[in-house]
Amino acid sequence: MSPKLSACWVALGPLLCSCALALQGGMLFPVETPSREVKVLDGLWHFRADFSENRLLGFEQQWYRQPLRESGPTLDMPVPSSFNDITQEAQLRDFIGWVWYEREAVLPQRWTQDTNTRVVLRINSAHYHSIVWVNGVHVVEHEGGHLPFEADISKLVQTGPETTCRITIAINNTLTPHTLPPGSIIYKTDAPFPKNYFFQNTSFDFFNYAGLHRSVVLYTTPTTYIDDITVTTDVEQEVGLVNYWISVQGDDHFQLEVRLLDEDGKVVAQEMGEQGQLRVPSANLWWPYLMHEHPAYLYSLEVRMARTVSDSDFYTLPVGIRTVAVTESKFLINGKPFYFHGVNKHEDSDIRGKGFDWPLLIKDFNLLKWLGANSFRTSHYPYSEEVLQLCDRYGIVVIDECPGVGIKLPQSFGNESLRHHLEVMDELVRRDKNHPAVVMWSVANEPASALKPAAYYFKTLISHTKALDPTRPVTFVTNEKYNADLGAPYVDVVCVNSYFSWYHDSGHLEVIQPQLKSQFENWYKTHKKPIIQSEYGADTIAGFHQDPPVMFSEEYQKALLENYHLVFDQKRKEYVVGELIWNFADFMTNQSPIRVIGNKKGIFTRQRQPKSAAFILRERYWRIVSETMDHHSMPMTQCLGTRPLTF
Ligand code: BDP
Repeated sequence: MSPKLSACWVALGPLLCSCALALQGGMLFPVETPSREVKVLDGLWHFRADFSENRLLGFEQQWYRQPLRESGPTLDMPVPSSFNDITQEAQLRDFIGWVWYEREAVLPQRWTQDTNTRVVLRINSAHYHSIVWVNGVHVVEHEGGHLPFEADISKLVQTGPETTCRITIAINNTLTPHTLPPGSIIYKTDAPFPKNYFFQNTSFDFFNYAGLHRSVVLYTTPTTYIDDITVTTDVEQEVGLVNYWISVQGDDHFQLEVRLLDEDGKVVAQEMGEQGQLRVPSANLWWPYLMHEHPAYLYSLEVRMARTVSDSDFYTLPVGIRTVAVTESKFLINGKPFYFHGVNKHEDSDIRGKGFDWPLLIKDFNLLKWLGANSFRTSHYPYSEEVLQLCDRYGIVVIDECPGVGIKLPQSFGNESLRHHLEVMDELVRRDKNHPAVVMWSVANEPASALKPAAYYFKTLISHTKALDPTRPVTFVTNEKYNADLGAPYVDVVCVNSYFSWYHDSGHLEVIQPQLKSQFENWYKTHKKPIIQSEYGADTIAGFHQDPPVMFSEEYQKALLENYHLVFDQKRKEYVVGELIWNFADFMTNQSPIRVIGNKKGIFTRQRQPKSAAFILRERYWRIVSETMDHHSMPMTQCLGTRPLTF
């Protein structure tokens, strides 16, 4: 690592050690209940990027000690949003180093005066490395974007008559060979470059947007509180089994009451105690969208922790009863073969970058519904919790991927990287374990899994993930050769990406069928596991037309897809269990001679308008639904005519 950058990280050494990065307790999504309040701090924050040469001026001058505007000029920065595309400054768009966010929050008097109230600050996603102060006091630090972290700030806000608090968050988007995703800083010292010139080198294909990407939230619980709930489900004949484990923090003396309610609010099972099993006779199972006339059935698990009548905590968790299993050639949900016909996505849009946005989210779900897609992969990092909540409600099946993308360098397979990767899986599983929509974990995308250390790395990573969650299969997505991939022996499902006639044999559509056939046959022969085509696609500039097709035209994207589909149709009768197009929508990348204002492999534009290929895919997905429905429990007409079309 270059001395300049290492100085930046070394300067943080003492801070890094002073707070726990490891897992402590649960990470339940903040919800309002009779015992909990939530205050979402969306809106304008004060912002400053530290353009000083070593990027450490903010620490040297301790910007967190007083209001940010007192240490220099600030910008208005919307939260949630990436900061990169908000201004007209290329320098800020491409900024590398520390940026500072700050805002004051007014707290209800009860929060600051009732010492039986616990006040928690939660940052849902800050990319990449964050340090947080409240009223100038360091409260938490976190490495990694996309996953939430919290600090109990009760003591800090319950000190006097003050009912406001000042939250300062410093965020650094610098990536190293040991971060997830990895990256490195390249310093250009030879003469023709500007003074102190450096840039960030990455091996992943999306823009490294940064900032407060999701909401910052303040919420309360009682001081003795429900800290975590873990639910797993099973089915025995017609009986749904809901196993639960609850952890309570704050005191050892309490009673726990657990009730399971159906969608009509009727109690169908109840239990007492921190762990147990709820049995639901004639259970309504959670089925994927388009697989059942009533998909995505959700029960509500109501948990009540009581110390005394007036000192209770309540939390309600949606629960879908379903099973997931993998055989040598099938992916089973509730014992029935499930075929993934879906997409890969990105959290990405104009102006807000990776910032959470409800209109965009609902538009995307409406497009998935329109397409007849039943699944997606969270390529290449965990998406917001709201996304997963909607997937639970709509029946969209998710392959939940961690930010292990671009792991290419040998040093990214060492112990330091592995330790961090294991922690990220801890955090991901802890956050997403209760979502019925999540049916498989993906620990990486296209790592250099033919390198020697990859065998130990993936063996450890996958067995760790299985130990965290024995109920779901684990995979990683590969683009290595079937006979060279050292991680493949450890996955439950082979997920393979290929770009025939695009990156290889460019322009030669006629190679697709033979090459894809042999890809599937080789992988299956070698590993005897179900296979998902986890990426395929072609860059296409909406409105470019050429017939006979040439690369980048809408006709080429259509033809490429159709050639792939012919082979999928043969092989899905055997062991191919899914196809996920790359990509749902165009998205921003680093600038490069092979990117025309970003990656254009979307079947929708970045503004979510369909290219011709979207219609091809739509026709196909609905056809697959009509074929497979016949094998399931309900007639297709019923499915199309009722709930699925309206969610
Ligand atoms: C695959 C990567 C994906 C890229 C895609 C592409 O997994 O992140 O965006 O290629 O090049 O290899 O379009």
